[in-house]
Amino acid sequence: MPSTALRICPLCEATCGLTLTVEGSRVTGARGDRDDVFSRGFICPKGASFAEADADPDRLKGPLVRKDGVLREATWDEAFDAVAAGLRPLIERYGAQAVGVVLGNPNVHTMAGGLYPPVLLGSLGTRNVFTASTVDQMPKHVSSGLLFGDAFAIPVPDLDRTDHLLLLGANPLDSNGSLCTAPDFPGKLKALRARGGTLTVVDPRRTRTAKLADRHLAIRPGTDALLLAAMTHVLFEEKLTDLGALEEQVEGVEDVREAVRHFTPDAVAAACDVPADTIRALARDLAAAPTAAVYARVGASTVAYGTLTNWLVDVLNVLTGNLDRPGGALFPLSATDREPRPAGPGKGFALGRWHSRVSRHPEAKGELPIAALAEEIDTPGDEAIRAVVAVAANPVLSAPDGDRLDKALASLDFMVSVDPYLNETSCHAHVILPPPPPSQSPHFDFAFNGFAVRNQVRYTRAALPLADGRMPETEILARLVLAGSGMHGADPAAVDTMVIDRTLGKAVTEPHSAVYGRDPKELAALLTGDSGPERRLDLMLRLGPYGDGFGGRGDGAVGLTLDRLLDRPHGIDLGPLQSRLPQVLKTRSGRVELFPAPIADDLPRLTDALRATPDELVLVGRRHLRSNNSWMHNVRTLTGGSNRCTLHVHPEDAARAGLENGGHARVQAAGGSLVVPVEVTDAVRPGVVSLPHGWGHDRPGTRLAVAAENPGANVNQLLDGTLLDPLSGTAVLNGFPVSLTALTDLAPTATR
Ligand SMILES: Nc1nc2c(c(=O)[nH]1)N[C@H]1C(S)=C(S)[C@@H](COP(=O)(O)OP(=O)(O)OC[C@H]3O[C@@H](n4cnc5c(=O)[nH]c(N)nc54)[C@H](O)[C@@H]3O)O[C@H]1N2
Ligand SMILES: Nc1nc2c(c(=O)[nH]1)N[C@H]1C(S)=C(S)[C@@H](COP(=O)(O)OP(=O)(O)OC[C@H]3O[C@@H](n4cnc5c(=O)[nH]c(N)nc54)[C@H](O)[C@@H]3O)O[C@H]1N2
Ligand code: SF4
Ligand SMILES: [Mo]
Repeated sequence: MPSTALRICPLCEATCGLTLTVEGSRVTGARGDRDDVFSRGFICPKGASFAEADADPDRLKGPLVRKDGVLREATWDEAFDAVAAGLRPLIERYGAQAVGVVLGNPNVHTMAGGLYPPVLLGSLGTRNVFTASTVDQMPKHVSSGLLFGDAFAIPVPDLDRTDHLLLLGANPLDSNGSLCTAPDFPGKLKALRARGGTLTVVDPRRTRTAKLADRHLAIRPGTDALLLAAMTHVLFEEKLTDLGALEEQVEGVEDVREAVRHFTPDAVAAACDVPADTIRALARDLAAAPTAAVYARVGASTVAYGTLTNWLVDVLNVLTGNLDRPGGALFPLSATDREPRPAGPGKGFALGRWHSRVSRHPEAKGELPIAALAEEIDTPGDEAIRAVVAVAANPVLSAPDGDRLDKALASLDFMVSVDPYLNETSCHAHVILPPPPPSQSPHFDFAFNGFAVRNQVRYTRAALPLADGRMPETEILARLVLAGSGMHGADPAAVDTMVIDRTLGKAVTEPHSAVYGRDPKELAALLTGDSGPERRLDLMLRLGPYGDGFGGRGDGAVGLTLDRLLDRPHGIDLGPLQSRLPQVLKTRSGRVELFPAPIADDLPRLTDALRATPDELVLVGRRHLRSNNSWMHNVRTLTGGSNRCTLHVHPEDAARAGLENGGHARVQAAGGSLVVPVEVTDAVRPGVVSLPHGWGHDRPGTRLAVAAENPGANVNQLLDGTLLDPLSGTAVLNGFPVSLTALTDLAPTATR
């Protein structure tokens, strides 16, 4: 008889609760958990394919260690011996900077990725830290850091209550949302319209989200900052600003008024290719709506003015009084947030505390641009990166110029990958440490609860026991910490004990803490949980804003502990988002700093954009519903159909280049050229072509049988890694110039 088990879906940011069907030692099906307090039964095609993704035969079953140049199966002990032997001598000889750490996206989708990377970075002590954030949301972190003093203070649109949503560069109908965790995002947008609200979508493509909207503006890529600056101008010009309850909490409003004075709708209209009257209407509608939220994501972040765009998003939210009010853009309060401290001035947020070695890129949030990883390896020098620790990262496909990175990784003295697959990046590792499939891992959303449109908390233990020869990813990462820090062979539980002791030791000295003055040893003994990671979760929940404070904060509050959460397998609803200012602010002034100096210094670049001649043809990305970055093309049920690596070309551009539907084009750009099949469609605006990312599974040495059948082409090979948003170090992945040539000697793809 099949049984069922609950499991939060790790396949996108929506965090839907799934009910898995379990037969013997396998998951054989997945449906939406109707009792989940947050997702209420919603599921998408990816979640429905959980079983196939989980059982992919190409998932590595045990560690691989390179011997005589070849990756061979090995025991866990041999693998960690090899890690210690590979890393320690390099660190001892060349110093901490010799190690580069690369953290990929799935770290925010695993419990291990939430708990151990900070410990790993602390113990390695390297400043060569690269993550997927610099091909994604770093502009938002930087903007929030500057505005609110905390890079993680990210307001999310109050989807369930807003009257007006202005959405730029996001396609939640296919992506299911990002930095806005909302199971059934499509349903929430439909509900917004059904209750009389309005949805405006700004996107150079007519996406499924755009089709749902009241208004779709097919903006010229890369010009959102100009559009938003002009909207800000209109708000001031027409006296439409109304900060409401924010009035006393914001400084710099007059500076912003001055700064956007020359960004009139007429001045930006040509660059954006949006009529000036439309821009005025957008500003007036935003101001007139009872509540409204401006929200921008990937297509408005991975662009040349990414940080300015993200800053202007919240400038508009502030100036219309929508920041921090129900129906506007609110700061979530997650159950594992740090213990609330009294409001007041904080340390603020600094950029550029150090710089990358080769191109002198400033750090942001302790990270260097992942686009600079290859040059940090292949440019000789005393502080060159000689070893890489990669956790859940596939930068050979996800970052600019994969060919250069491919060669750079191949030249390393040592590399270790924590990855379930032998893929385009991990194939360069000397040791691959594969985590168990998701069915054998517990799940807690440390990251996404902090971006959720409703406060709630859920935890699912592993649906299946660990298979023979498997090691939990938490233990893999704990052992990696030990192997890198000269403690190879120590009990991995020591890592958790150390974090717990350190956290409690600090909390008891803080007057605002519920455990102020208590004995850390006594508190540690109270923690429950089956494992180190569970005890750490218990600690975070109990010290967190809904926690029992170890008895110090019981009255009226939820009194959360791990035990109480385990009693509620479908989760605990913690209510709609609430106003949280000024408590979230950590700026030096203790207020929202609306016109921070680094933004002021970057604005002249945007002024220059007013005068620039637009490129004739630029490329933007797109996501497919049944895909996930680079790593889900090996699941047969999700490939094929619309999920193909084709170039979308507008009919006018196709005619000009002599391209036919189903034919092939050579796309050329600064970093290289690709041959791709063409789909002629007016879903892209003229002057824009679109190619999805995460493809290019035709490199030798990988083990991805299904993906290799339809490898697609790596769009990031078109980039040379030099185009960045300067404030955040984020690569420009959208809106870069390309040229097209028709290839007539290739067979049409429709017949392949
Ligand atoms: N041109 C272009 N490029 C882009 C983007 C774009 O829009 N356009 N998007 C960017 C964005 S938003 C992102 S987030 C990045 C993503 O970039 P990456 O994080 O580099 O890539 P992913 O494909 O998400 O997966 C990384 C690796 O995680 C592994 N993995 C999967 N599950 C697990 C797990 O449970 N544990 C571990 N340890 N590993 C696991 C996969 O096998 C894969 O090797 O790509 C970026 N690249
Ligand atoms: N199915 C699926 N879901 C995913 C992923 C996936 O790969 N597949 N990846 C996950 C990850 S890591 C992330 S970060 C999220 C991202 O989720 P989203 O932020 O929703 O990202 P996209 O779906 O890439 O949508 C970006 C949109 O921006 C548009 N765009 C491009 N350039 C510009 C521009 O200059 N201005 C404007 N206004 N628009 C522009 C593109 O046409 C595209 O429609 O999705 C997550 N969910
Ligand atoms: S929307 Fe995201 S979290 Fe929900 S089932 Fe689909 S992939 Fe999983
Ligand atoms: Mo992402």
